[in-house]
Amino acid sequence: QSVCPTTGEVLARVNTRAEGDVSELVVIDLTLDASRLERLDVPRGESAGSRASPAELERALERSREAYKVFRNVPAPKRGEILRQIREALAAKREALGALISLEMGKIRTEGVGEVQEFVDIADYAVGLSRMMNGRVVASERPGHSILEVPNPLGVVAVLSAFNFPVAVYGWNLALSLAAGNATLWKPAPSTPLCSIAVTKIVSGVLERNGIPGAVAGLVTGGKDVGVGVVESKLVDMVSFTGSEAVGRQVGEAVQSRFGKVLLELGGNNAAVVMPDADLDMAVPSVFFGAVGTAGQRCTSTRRLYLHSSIVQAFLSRLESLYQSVRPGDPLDSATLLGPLHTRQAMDIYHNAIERLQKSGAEILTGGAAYRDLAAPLDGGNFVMPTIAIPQEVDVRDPLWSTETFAPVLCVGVFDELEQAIEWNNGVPQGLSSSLWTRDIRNVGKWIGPAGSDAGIVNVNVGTSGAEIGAAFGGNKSTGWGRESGGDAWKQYVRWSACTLNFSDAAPLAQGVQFAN
Ligand code: UN1
Repeated sequence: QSVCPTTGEVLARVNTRAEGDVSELVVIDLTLDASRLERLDVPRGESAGSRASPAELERALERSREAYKVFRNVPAPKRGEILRQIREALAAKREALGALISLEMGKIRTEGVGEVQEFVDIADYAVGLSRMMNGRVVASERPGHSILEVPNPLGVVAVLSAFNFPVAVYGWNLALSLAAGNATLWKPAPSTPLCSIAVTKIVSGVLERNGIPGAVAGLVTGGKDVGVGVVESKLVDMVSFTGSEAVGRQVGEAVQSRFGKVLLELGGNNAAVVMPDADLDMAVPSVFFGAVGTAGQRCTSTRRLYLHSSIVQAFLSRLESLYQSVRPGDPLDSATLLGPLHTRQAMDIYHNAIERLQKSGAEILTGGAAYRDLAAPLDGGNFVMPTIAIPQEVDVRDPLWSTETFAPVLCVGVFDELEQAIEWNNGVPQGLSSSLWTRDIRNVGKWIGPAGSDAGIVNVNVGTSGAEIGAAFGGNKSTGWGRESGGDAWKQYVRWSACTLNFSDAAPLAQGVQFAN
């Protein structure tokens, strides 16, 4: 079911808050009856947000497979044209869908709308890509021979997405996967069914208008059992999973044990490093956004802040006043910067982290508790104070530093040499995003070079979160090594065929091997 993180009310049963277009979108989706869903080719349970039964899941998987067999024969530029229409259909609903994300996930409206924009951007990218997914012609050592490397459609790609980006991360996968000629089956987070139904409805409308089976972009909602069913199914060629390291490990092992392909986008424990020459007018607000934006619930959120000893006081006093200016509010209200955490469980994670910090003797500079006595209807929401903590020492093997807390808790450490900060940056299991603040080109060289940050995202004078779609997105080490979105990420969504063609009248063996008397 879908619970509003801002008020605690159940959205899937009653929705008394949403207005205008949002309400229309929600109500339309909530009243979808079985026959309409049948037409949309969206297999699912009895009501919005209910889980798929094993039989429904099996049917959905079979339909995805059948849809793939149709779609793989559609020429790539034609698939691009369908993506262009999906892009247009999404853009037409940008505000409404953005508000729905805000309502159901809890992120502020501008970030909800930004998520739809991210989907639009990757769809644009994939339209171009559909004419550029080129293979290669490789020189053969044999006369009259030629070697082609051909990217063919892969099959069925299952997308298991997380609650924190209930739309954009699916968008990255859908766009590349459709351009590549695959069918996708989406298993969204159990707590954001409305977002996934709304998106699937928009996409399926386009598919229907183009005579393409809806199961090219199928949807199954549900919890762990549905996820396990998808992950273990031999009908799924690749599983693209976004979520925690613990679950990602299970997904990775399950998919590998049946020799499927897996793309993991797991935890981040991202550091910002601030040098003495940094421009604090830029660095302070950027760290503030990185740590407090989305209430600390991005995998790219800034969780560790390493400050050069010479700027600690100046930096922290400015950062602290930004933290103290923040007020919790309705994420749909455009003045709000801080929305709720997505679930009650997330509040427990926050409280546990604070308790651990306090026990270890860390100084809590600001925050450290849930908001109490908020006026109705926010009193039912999951609002916590963004927190800055200064642990007694930096020991990156200590869970204080080495675990990802999916909440707005920022730990601060002080260094004297950049090399020390890089060691701390790299010393944790995760390797998603990192950010250096400096105006000295020599620091930049160290940071982005072989002895620099070992994360997948290595920024300079740009915060850890808020990546554009153009570069490949993903992380190293326990973040899982997967790459999504731009760059060469599309190459994971195809099966590569190495084709040696013989145009000659002889059949010589490679390496000069003779096999005849
Ligand atoms: C995520 O948190 O899972 O770079 C994705 C960013 C966004 C995507 C985050 N473009 O912060």
